[in-house]
Amino acid sequence: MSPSSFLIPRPSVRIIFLLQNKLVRALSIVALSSSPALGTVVLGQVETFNGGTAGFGIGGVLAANGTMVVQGSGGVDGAGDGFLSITNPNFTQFATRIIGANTPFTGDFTAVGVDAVRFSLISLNSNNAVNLRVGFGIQNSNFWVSNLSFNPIFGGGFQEFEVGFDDFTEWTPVIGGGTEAGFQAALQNVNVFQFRHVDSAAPVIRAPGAVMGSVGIDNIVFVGVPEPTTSLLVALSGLVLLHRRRVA
Ligand SMILES: [Ca+2]
Repeated sequence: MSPSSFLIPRPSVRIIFLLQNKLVRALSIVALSSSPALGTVVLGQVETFNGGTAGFGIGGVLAANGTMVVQGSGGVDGAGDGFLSITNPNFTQFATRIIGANTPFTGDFTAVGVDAVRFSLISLNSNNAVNLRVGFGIQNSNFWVSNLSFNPIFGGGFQEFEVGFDDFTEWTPVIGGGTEAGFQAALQNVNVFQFRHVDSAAPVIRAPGAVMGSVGIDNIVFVGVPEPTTSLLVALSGLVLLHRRRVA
């Protein structure tokens, strides 16, 4: 592998960034590729919950009242495939946190090229459906919650959902100032990643009301922007070659 190709590990991903007028962000990927990331988020690495509970923790209220357990079977791939179950037997807050610099869900999302997070949810209790949102950011100082919410239908098995990080207006700041610059800073310094419940018909707030229910989570994966089509690759190959020469 030549030095120049090492500096540009994923040219197809970088092309999409350029197409979206995110030149600064694309260049920052190149600049950071030779230094360690803040955390260990890995693009495309699927959390299957077949390897224990490393990195997971639960919010204080749930810790006192609910349970979060890695089940050994019944995940997306069926018998023998694990998943994470979260259960609130009483009306309390509902959130699972993933905190720390060495978890697979934290770190510098921008440097890694994270564009979205994909996950599968299952409703485990017909009487108490739980509607979830995703939260991420810097603990207690710069935290964002998705405007999108995800409500797995009971009896429908695992259902796959996805939320993107490319448009800050689709996220609500519940801790911190809430500017676009703040959103970008949060993406670059994620030390909390969270699934949290939603108040019905309520705005996105820091501490939604109590809820009762049980859900399963499986196959959490952070993904980059979609691969470009072949025609786009051909059309833009000259641009990549030009940039390679400049780097070299
Ligand atoms: Ca699984």
